[in-house]
Amino acid sequence: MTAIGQDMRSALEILQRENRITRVEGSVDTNFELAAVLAQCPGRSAVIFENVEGYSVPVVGNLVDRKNFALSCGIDTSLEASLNYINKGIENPITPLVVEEAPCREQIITENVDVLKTIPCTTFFEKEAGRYISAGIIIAKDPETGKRNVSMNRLLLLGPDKLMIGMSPSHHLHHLKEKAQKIGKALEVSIAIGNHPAVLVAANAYVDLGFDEFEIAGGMFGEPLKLSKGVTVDVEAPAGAEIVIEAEFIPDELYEEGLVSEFHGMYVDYGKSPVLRVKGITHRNNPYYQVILPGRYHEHFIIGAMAIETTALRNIRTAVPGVKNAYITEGGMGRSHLVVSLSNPRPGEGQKAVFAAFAHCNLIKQVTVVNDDINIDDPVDVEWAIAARMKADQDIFIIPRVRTDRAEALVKEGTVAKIGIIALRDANALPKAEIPEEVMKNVQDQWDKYKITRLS
Ligand SMILES: Cc1cc2nc3c(=O)[nH]c(=O)nc-3n(C[C@H](O)[C@H](O)[C@H](O)COP(=O)(O)O)c2cc1C
Ligand SMILES: [Mn+2]
Repeated sequence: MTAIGQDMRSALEILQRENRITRVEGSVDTNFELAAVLAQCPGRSAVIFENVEGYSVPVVGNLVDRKNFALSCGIDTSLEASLNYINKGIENPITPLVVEEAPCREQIITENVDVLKTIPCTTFFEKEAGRYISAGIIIAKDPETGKRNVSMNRLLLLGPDKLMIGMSPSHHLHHLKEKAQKIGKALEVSIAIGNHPAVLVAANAYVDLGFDEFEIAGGMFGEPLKLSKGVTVDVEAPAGAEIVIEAEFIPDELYEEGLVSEFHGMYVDYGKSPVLRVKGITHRNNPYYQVILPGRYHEHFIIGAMAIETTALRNIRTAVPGVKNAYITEGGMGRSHLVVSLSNPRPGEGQKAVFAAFAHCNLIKQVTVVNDDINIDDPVDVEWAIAARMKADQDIFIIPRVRTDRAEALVKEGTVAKIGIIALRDANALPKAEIPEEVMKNVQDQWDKYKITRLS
């Protein structure tokens, strides 16, 4: 593995070398236009907007897709490599290191704070309430134990120093906020924008309350994540973050958000959400601002998907030791549909894998189980397994009224029907027709010999 950095700039340097950056030199404004360009940029390269009207701050979009993640983490681009890498972070967490020298503190603003003056907050979807910050990670500390928590939450700009924060009642940040309120404290947060892809995925890991997600990022990097102390709050942020907003919850203040997009690509109305008062902003010299296109766009899907499939795989493994890989599909909104492969499954293990996945994560509502000869990140291969091996009268089961996430598109009283699809080869399956394996391999090994020039 090659040495990699911990910040977004080092990821961008690698992506630049690998020709995975699209540059937008023409001017764009923050009022839907930037979002519309980002949505229509072809391919999955990261995009840098160099000329954002009214700002000298360049904006980075589409930082994370699966290939960009692998390249910026110095791992190969297979599904297995990313599962192993993220799993290593969870299995071997490393305590972060607070350092004095922090690029994120090169500029410090604590007087006359005005978020929009420093940060080109953008509007995304037509019926949403206003400008959102969509790529911030929220760092908070348990007011009793001091244990850190990291998550991603969208922030709606309400005023020069006021932000509404969207947070599910089932997430840890909500618990910490409630805990603080009960003991009469206002929970402080640091909001770090412009982070390394590994840090973004770690922030989305489904782990227990009290498990500091920064330790997972350290575990992935194989070295402690460097943090910098807060200036106006007692909460650290990644030392290499581009921009850090420091804030605290305003007790009892709630804001009626109206319609907001979810990962399923539709609007939802979550009602009232908490409000933060901004106390300070710090940033690097010449900072980049990062945007994640929310709703039904691939970066929003993939950051969550990579985190959820890794922890789902861990959970399934406790029930079915022969599980090989797990993959959350994009067609399944990066949250809802999981494909799992099993090595030498015994009768009924497919069903157990499905139950374990549902038990692990409320968001998962369809699990397809295949053999380990299937590339589960290839939708055509998975559909082939369904066509070739799933007996519709025996291999589909539906579990009605299972507890689900508030973000589920079909949610009704907190529940939804879930489906398991077992597409496993049985003893009577026809043999697979294959070109002799050793010939396939020999050909691969001597590819140049064939002087193949037109591959299209
Ligand atoms: C781009 C992106 C935006 C997200 N926005 C929100 C949000 O606004 N509210 C929310 O509750 N979860 C949001 N999430 C999901 C949470 O960050 C995620 O579930 C996280 O693991 C919760 O962590 P916690 O339980 O430690 O608080 C978002 C995820 C991504 C990838
Ligand atoms: Mn957490």
